[in-house]
Amino acid sequence: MEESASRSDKKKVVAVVGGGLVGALNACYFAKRGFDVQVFETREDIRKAKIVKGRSINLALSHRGRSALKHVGMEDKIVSKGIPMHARMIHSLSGKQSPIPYGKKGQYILSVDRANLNKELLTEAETYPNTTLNFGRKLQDWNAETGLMTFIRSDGSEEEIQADLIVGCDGAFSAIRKQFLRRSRFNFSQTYIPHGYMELTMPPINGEFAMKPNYLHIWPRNTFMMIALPNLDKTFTCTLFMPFEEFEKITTGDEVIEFFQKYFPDTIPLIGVDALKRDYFRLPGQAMVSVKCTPYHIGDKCVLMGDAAHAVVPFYGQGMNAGFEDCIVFEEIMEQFNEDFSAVLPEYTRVRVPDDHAIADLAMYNYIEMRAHVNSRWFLFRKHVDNFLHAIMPKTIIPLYTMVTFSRIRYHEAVKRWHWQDKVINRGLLFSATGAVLGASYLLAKNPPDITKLTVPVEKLWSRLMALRTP
Ligand code: FAD
Ligand code: EGU
Repeated sequence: MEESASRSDKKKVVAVVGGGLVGALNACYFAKRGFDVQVFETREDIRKAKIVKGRSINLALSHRGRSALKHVGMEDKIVSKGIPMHARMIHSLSGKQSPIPYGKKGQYILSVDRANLNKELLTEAETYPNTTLNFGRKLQDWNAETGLMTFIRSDGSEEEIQADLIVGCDGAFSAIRKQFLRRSRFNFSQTYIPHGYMELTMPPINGEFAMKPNYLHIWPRNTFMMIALPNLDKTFTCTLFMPFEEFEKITTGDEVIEFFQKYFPDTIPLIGVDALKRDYFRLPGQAMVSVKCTPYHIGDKCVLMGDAAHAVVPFYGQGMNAGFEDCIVFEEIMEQFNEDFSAVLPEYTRVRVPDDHAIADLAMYNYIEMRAHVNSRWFLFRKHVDNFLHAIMPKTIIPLYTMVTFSRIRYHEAVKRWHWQDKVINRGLLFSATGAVLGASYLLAKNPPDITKLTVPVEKLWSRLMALRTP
């Protein structure tokens, strides 16, 4: 009793496990509320350590991520170091480049450096006197009954720590999540896709960007795809996506060039033959995983956020954005329920799970769609149809990527709206087609044509129709 009395006048301890993008941002959110925040991160301080080339070098930051940064006063700082991408640039096999704007002027996404973003967020978290960053602490295990955590320090020694709330932000292979897996009625699924990714650098040419900088460059080739985002040092980071079995087929430098000659010929002189041969073998293809689970909490003790709760495949550019939005949603519920963890945690699961599952599904759907039949012509066609429909019915038809990328419409609402729009479009097409048939019949009835003259054109028409059929 005494203990709980003395607790209530002291601020509660929140342990944030994982000092990656979401963990570092979350530390700011909890610190701003006045909690005693302890961050535990396996790696050494990335602001001091030598460059560790880990996962993707740059990321596309969009509205949801920006909104979350804004709440802790970090938006301007991050945006000023980002490179605006106002459009995609579609590269066809012949080397033709076609831009497709993301929206109206002022609607753009940003290419941001992952390492810089992480560093800035850690530094911001540290400006709160009630926050401590603990590096070189790898969570080993924790007890869901007591909330006691065991960490392994870099020197191999153990450290035990107790907190009032544990926030698991330790990424797609979350150690915090392991305790969830042992519990009844915890749903979990994890899917590796057959594709891997590899990052290649395109250096500047004569001190300038090798391609137009303010675009997200895309080479859509069905099974093979490449994406390039600009960096502040005037390089581009190209990310090559291809099935692991294809990675394995290429074993020599000459085969790399042969492969690029076939699918991405315009990039060879820009990356450079020698650099390409060298960088391709520097690291093997990296795996991509999709993780879904529910619930996100255990009692009033622990909650999962970011990739630990929902790793998504990168085919919507939303993984970090969704993780950052998790922080806003949690914050809003903390406000609503007066920081009462026993009410906040279940509500967070109730509200957030449908949206995170929706973006995980969308990203997977887009992966399958791109792989199945998206070449540069199809990509251009689809985006132009989207933009056209939006232009003629701006209130009724909003492209899905617009809702996902440039709004905070809940992900599951965006999906619902997308299905509804599809129905409207199909009805519209059916309506127009019916109208055309009726109109034509009326005209034919009024002016009956000479049948003898008609037979030949009808046959021709039929053969043309048959030629249109896809094999
Ligand atoms: P992480 O960034 O994985 O951070 C987890 C942290 O926890 C790490 O620092 C790790 O060291 C630490 N940790 C792990 N285990 C422990 C432990 N046991 N104890 C203590 N600490 C631990 N998202 C976008 O929004 N836009 C994009 O354009 C985009 N592009 C992507 C491209 C690729 C190729 C990939 C793979 C992903 C991309 N993403 C993108 C997704 C984005 O990278 C992730 O969603 C984001 O990094 C998730 O952040 P996080 O903090 O939850 O996890
Ligand atoms: C993949 C890897 C174009 C960064 C999805 C678009 C991505 C990013 C798209 C990566 C695509 C694909 C969208 C954005 C973005 C497009 C989007 C994908 C950033 C539907 C660093 N995707 N990505 N969609 O619309 O909404 O331009 O590694 F090729 S940003 Cl796969 Cl908006």
